[in-house]
Amino acid sequence: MSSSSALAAAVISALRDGGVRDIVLAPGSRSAALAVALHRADALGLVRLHVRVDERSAGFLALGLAKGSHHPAAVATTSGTAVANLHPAVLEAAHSGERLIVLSADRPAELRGSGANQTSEHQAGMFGAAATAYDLSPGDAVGAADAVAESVRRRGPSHLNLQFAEPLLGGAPTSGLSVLVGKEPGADPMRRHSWDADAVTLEPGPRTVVVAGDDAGPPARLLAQAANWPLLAEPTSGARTGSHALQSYRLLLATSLGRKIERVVVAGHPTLSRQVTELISRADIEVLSVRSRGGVCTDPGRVARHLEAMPRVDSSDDLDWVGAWRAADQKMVQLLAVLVAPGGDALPLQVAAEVGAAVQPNCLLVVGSSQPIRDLDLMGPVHEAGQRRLIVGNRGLAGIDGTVSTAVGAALARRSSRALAYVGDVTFLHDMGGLVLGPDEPCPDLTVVVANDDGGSIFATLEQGAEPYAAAFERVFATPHGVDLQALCEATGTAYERVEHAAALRQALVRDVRGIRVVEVPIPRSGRRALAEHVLAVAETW
Ligand SMILES: Cc1ncc(C[n+]2csc(CCOP(=O)(O)OP(=O)(O)O)c2C)c(N)n1
Ligand SMILES: [Mg+2]
Repeated sequence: MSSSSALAAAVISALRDGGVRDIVLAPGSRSAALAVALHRADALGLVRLHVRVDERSAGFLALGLAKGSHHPAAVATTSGTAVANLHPAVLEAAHSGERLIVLSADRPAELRGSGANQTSEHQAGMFGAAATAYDLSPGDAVGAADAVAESVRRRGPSHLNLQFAEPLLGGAPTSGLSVLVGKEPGADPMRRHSWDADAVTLEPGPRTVVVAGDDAGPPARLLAQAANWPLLAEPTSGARTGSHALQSYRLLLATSLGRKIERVVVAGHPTLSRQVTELISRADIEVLSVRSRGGVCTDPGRVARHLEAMPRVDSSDDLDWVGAWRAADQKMVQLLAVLVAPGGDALPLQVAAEVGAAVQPNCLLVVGSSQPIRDLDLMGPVHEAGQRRLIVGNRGLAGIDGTVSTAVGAALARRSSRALAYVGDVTFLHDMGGLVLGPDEPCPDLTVVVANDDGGSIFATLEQGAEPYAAAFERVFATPHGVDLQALCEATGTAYERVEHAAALRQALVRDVRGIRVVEVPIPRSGRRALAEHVLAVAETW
């Protein structure tokens, strides 16, 4: 067997031993040994292979596969700019603590700087401190297997730069894999991770709330319930469940209840609202921030005490505090329902409410950045705990890139009764390449709801949406595009429906589909600033 084939077989074997089930490949020549070995491993049922032509989509597909499966996932590319196209997914993985393993093919190190085709001295370690980097010499199968074993054990992305010497193929290219047939795939080493080592104990007394940001997980809910504290949980927190979570928390923070808070426990990575950012940045109250899986204690005001584990409580607070929040939440949710009743400019919020309602037990939802996740935060219901829903987004860096591919990956990896994605139009267009799947590729049953307001509406709610910037706004912030989404879907063989109102969306979302379907909902953009002011006014007049 050639040294390149041996290296490829060793890497794939080690990935499978480390619990990797899905590997994404983008085509190339220097990576030929990897491609042939992956094709063979897929045929033998050792791993599932996904092929994509665009490395940026391929990277986010792998990220989605990791998010949906809670296992590490890998993506393999050829050399040169191909690797650089993975940078957005690598950065997102770094900030959200996902185990994304990059396999880039390279020429032997001595050819770097020689002008050899598609060879860059900048490739090994290209992602800087964002990914743990390995530069593996030709034939170093043992080193590569060790690097893989370390990569699956550590949170965040890893980059294995694999130098392949010629012949790039040869011998019996996949014999190294055949010994794996019949062996069970490795267990995920992270499953043994203990969450609450070193937990501090908090005394009851100070009026406390728990803020659960992205990926906070059930420990945030368990703390709120044990202590009787209100739980302010974002849609992708994995904690917007149970008796203490409050749907309208963002609005309640602007009421007298918000002003009574004396202590905050922050878990996960909250990013969605100014109200929460202001709360957790207050220097006049006690703020405790628990380190997230992405490795950060969210503390934008630099005021928090940082904790390595979710705190504990030995006794709970009396029920008056959480009771007042619950009563206020019930009334606020009723007011919101009136505000978004059919008709008027509230269609964007109705869309969010319909998507939220469609996320039944055992469902998956991937939600895009910008307004969709914020609208869902306002309109999405609190669910019962333990019903096996998964709501995820790319909140590590809140990019609008790669979202279609992330959703395809999560839907392929997660057994769910229904898989949905909910994105804005610009977010959708940013990753329309995510709809390009070859005929032999695994394809999920996935409905992508596109709230199409022909541009970025979020900016209308920010400073640049105010009157003094009106002349510049449309062209440099809103960026209308006028793209015909139906034609785009036709071009990629994607099923397409257009719905004009909330009731039609509800009907569309309960229909089962095969394959990927896009449901476009045209929504107005012009009333966005007024709608945001209107919603806040409901809270301020409380
Ligand atoms: C990769 C990336 N580029 C730019 C941005 C800045 N950005 C945030 S929201 C947004 C517009 C999103 O528009 P759309 O998806 O249509 O959602 P809407 O605000 O209209 O609901 C942009 C460009 C970003 N977050 N990520
Ligand atoms: Mg938009």
